[in-house]
Amino acid sequence: MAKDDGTGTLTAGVIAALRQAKSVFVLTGSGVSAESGLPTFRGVGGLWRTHRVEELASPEGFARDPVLVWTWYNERRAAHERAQPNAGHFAIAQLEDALDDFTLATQNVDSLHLRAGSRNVLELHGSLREARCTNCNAGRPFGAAGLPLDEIDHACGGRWRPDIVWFGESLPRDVWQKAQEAAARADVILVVGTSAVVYPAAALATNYNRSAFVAEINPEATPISNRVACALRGSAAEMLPRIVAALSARRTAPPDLSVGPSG
Ligand code: BJW
Repeated sequence: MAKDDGTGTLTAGVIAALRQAKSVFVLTGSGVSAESGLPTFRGVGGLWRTHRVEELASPEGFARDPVLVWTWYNERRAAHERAQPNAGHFAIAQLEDALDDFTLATQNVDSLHLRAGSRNVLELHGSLREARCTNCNAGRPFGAAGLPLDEIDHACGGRWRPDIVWFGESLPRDVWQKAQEAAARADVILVVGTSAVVYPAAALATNYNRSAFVAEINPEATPISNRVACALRGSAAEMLPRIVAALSARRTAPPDLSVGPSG
């Protein structure tokens, strides 16, 4: 693995690989939304530094205190609404527009990829747009204000919970299946803004495809950094637009009509 500050030959390597690629798979984590003002989970200022995971993001914590859990998720939903997609989200959407076979798998529940225009999005850990009943599995969308705290109980005897994946819970089966297939057939895999410590999502980066060109975009090293073809050390909103601009500059360049030496 080699490292790059984003200005050197490795960025060119990613661009070259993308130019050749017939199928591209992108895996994102909370770092891609950092420049939209949303906190990551494990970094400085991250959600898990100030909140107890087991109280807020576990089925047990929810069973113990659903009002506390919903209060936290309603605050986060409101923050998602205030946030705007950043240049990294938009660059990923542009990349999709330029390719026939493109899949984005995100661990994020903030909907910013969809708001940036990404279409083929697999939300591995669910989304904060919908609630699901713990008993009958019914679904119920909720808006910017979140779920009203006096409506947590469902008529069937269950409770509305956020439709997201907590620790120890399985990922949505169809979403996970599609993500594995897309990772397996990709020529290029971009891993953006994730610490790559949460499984099974992290496995998509390196475990389902041994021949893809895998590039990581992250200001920090992660446990997969030594297993990727190149690790671009920079932020998503900085690096991704640069890569996409280089790709589209080549595509839209006028044809070279100059006459060669032999006429
Ligand atoms: C930037 C940046 C910028 C900053 N630009 N980058 C195999 C081995 C070991 C453990 C397990 C295993 N398989 C399963 C497990 C257990 C567990 C797990 O992985 N534990 C590990 C932590 C040890 N996994 C599960 O429980 C999963 N379920 C499962 O496996 O089901 C099957 C099963 C069932 C029963 C028994 C056993 C198995 C479910 C995982 C669900 C994760 N849920 C959360 C919360 C979601 C709800 C919510 O949002 O509240 O998902 S946890 C949290 O972590 C959230 C995230 O999606 C996820 C990943 O975090 P992410 O996005 O990577 O964030 P950070 O903060 O970690 O990293 C941010 C990165 O961005 C950093 O690297 C920065 O440097 C970078 N960055 N600024 C680019 N500007």
